[in-house]
Amino acid sequence: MKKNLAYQKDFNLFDAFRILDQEGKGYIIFSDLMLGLKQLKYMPDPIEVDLWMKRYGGFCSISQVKFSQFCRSFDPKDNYYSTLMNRRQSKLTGELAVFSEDTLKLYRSLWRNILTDEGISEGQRQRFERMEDFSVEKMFKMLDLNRDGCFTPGELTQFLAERGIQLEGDGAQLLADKFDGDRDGKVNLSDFREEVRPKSPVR
Ligand SMILES: [Ca+2]
Ligand SMILES: [Ca+2]
Repeated sequence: MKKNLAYQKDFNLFDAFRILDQEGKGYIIFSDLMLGLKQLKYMPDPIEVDLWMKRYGGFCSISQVKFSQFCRSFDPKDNYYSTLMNRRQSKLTGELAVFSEDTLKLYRSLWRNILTDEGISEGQRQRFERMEDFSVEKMFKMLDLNRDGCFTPGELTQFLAERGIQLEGDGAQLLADKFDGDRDGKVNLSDFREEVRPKSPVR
């Protein structure tokens, strides 16, 4: 999905952000995103929007998401595509018309995917929270197969494979990236704890 969008000749992250940041502040707040997505003809679940803000705004300062933080959510991991996407000329008008109908459709779908994923992750966190015998430390120890204090996509793959779950393509890498909150390439216990902790009130 991210790659499809990167292939759209008129797509670039500057304009994609500017559509949401109508005032050109350089960051977006919750209401900017709600309104921007509404303009894109997508009515998001406010809880999912809030989760996204928390993830990309940093779990400590939840009020705003800067352009660079927004890019982290949208940049395909693959360097070739991200260069492709960033190099293009941007118009920075904030109007939807900077993109073609097809591009807008893909942009809207990508937002839907991203926000739905946030909702699914939170559902899983809340399930863990409700499990009486769940322990973050114990779970982490199970994932850190070689006991070096962090787990890698390889360890994640092996852990899941032993339980009959096969991840396709770069699934293990994407999953590990999600846990790696401080983006140092390793998932340690504090990254893991932060990702597993519920981010909205437990339902
Ligand atoms: Ca390890
Ligand atoms: Ca880390």
